[in-house]
Amino acid sequence: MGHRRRTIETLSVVVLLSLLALPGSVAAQSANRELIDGLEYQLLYVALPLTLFVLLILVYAAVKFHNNDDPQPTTEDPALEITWTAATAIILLFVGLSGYNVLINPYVSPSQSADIDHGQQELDSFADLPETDDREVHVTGYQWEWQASYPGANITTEDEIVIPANESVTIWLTSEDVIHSLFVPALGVKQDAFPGRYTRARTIVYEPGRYNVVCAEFCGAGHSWMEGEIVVLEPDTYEQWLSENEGTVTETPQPS
Ligand SMILES: [Cu+2]
Repeated sequence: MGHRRRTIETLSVVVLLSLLALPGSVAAQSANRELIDGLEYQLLYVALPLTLFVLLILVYAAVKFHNNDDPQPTTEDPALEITWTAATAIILLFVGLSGYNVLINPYVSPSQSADIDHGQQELDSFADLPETDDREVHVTGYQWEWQASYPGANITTEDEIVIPANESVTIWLTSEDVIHSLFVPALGVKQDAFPGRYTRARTIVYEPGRYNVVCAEFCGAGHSWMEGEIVVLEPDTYEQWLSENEGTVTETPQPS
């Protein structure tokens, strides 16, 4: 009896911990993050009941048959086998389609958007890049900083990338030396930056604020402190900042 009680207690703890891991109601900060979070929750809600179902069968079998002195070999059951094969196939198809659906989104994989054929461009400078309908920022990674410039405005910022909220933004990326990777965890943005190439990251950020940027590609001794921030401003504030700050700028305004 003690064993059975312990088993049930263990199971209850597992169930409780699973429930605690369920997402809270924190709104996503960007279009990318919304898609990625949505996918995770979608998969979680399918995986959780399945996990509980399997656990319950396991516990049931262990409790019910642990003292069976006369175990019988399993008999063939084609109907059951076809059922579990088909059920597994349907689940895998669901996982695959859900993931594909997020992957082909033009914010998650901007290289597949209609206006640009290839995400990686072999060009001489930012000026040769194809035009997009987005707000654009040009970002160059080098050992070990991020430098941003703003087309049409003679502004350069170091380790701060300033963009407007609630607008489609394209961040064009390149590198001056080795491969770096712009990673903004809170916004679900991550894109490699290659020397001699131009790659594109896209997002819409919903909330003005400061979001941490790190380099996600080991790039030498200073890699671990190759940090920066995406500064997201209200569109009006952004416009004002662009027009009032011709010339090289290192100070960026505080997001409201
Ligand atoms: Cu780096």
